[in-house]
Amino acid sequence: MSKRKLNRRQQWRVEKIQKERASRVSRKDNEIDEKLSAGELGVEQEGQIIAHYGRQVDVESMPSMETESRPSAEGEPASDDPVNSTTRTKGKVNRCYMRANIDALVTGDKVVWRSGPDGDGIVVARLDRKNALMRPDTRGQLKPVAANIDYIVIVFAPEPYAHANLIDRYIVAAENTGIEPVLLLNKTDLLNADNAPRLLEMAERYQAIGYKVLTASTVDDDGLSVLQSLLDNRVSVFVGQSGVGKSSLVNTLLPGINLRVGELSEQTRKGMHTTTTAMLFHLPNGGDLIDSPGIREFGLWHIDERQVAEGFREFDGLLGACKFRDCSHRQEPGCALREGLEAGKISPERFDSYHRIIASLDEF
Ligand SMILES: Nc1nc2c(ncn2[C@@H]2O[C@H](COP(=O)(O)OP(=O)(O)OP(=O)(O)O)[C@@H](O)[C@H]2O)c(=O)[nH]1
Ligand SMILES: [Mg+2]
Ligand SMILES: [Zn+2]
Repeated sequence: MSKRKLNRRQQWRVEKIQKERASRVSRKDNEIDEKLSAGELGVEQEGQIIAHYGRQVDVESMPSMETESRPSAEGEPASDDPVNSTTRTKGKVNRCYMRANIDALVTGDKVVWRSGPDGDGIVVARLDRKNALMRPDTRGQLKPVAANIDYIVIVFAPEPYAHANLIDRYIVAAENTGIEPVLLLNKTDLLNADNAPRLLEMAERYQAIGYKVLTASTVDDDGLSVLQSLLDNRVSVFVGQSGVGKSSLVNTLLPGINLRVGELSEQTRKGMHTTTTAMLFHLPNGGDLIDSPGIREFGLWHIDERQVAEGFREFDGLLGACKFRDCSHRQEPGCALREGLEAGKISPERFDSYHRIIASLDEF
């Protein structure tokens, strides 16, 4: 939690906002209860969260349970609103409320829900998750990014500038949830004599420690068929900095989907945070693809030093082998990790990245 102290006025405002929020939530729950007792809701059925908007979620019914389907959305304007991009869904989609007592739901979650009379409905319960990628929000509260995932595809590109430390943070989070990270160097059409040496070296570094590294370009079609076959029949989530081309990849891989794509800022060459919510799409050959909002930084305050170290797979077999049990892997004699570094088993970049993450753990 934040160490920052609020002054009395700020404290008062925070409490006021929280009270207002609580009363809105209970009003909504009352409405839901009224609908329930008036018998306006359909029977309980299973569904999947395919998008999330504040206190509402889009729930897709399991295809076998619904005969009614939406009309084709061909020719409709580009939009992030799933109502306008229905080609991605198999079942019917209802914009549902969640009861306040349900844990945070996230795209990819399987739920039990009841449909309402106006294309709405309520989520009654969340079914067990296989896994979830978690990340603290700006206030340090742990929030799921997506659930029930096979691959976390970490996208990076020649621009915006690729930060290896951010990639390592995603890898640590993925390793700690048991989800396989895959690296994807996108926008290969922008590789040139200036940026290629650094980026290809990065790619090789991850390959050398056993990660899958793919390349892609939506401009000149590089690598798309290899990417497609990786994604087939799996549930994957695209993550990474804003502007690396996650939504552009979804648009290219899934004809008929027309997600909003945003130019990089002219001045900073950074992404403009175009995508604001994680959305799930079905792949034509089976499997799902989740597009997620780009991020600036990835806090790892929710995990401890040991878990960070375990998130660096090249440290395997060396952890616990240091002379001192509480070795900080800095200057101590007999440090197995430093020996690994000197022997070339650990790259200096990854070792440095590890220390940067450890140093950041007590920033909150
Ligand atoms: N040259 C080149 N530009 C690309 C490629 N893919 C995407 N872009 C451009 O990169 C910019 C950002 O693309 P988006 O798809 O919006 O990126 P994003 O990762 O979804 O960004 P957020 O939603 O903000 O996280 C757009 O101007 C795209 O046209 C590519 O393969 N090559
Ligand atoms: Mg996007
Ligand atoms: Zn050590």
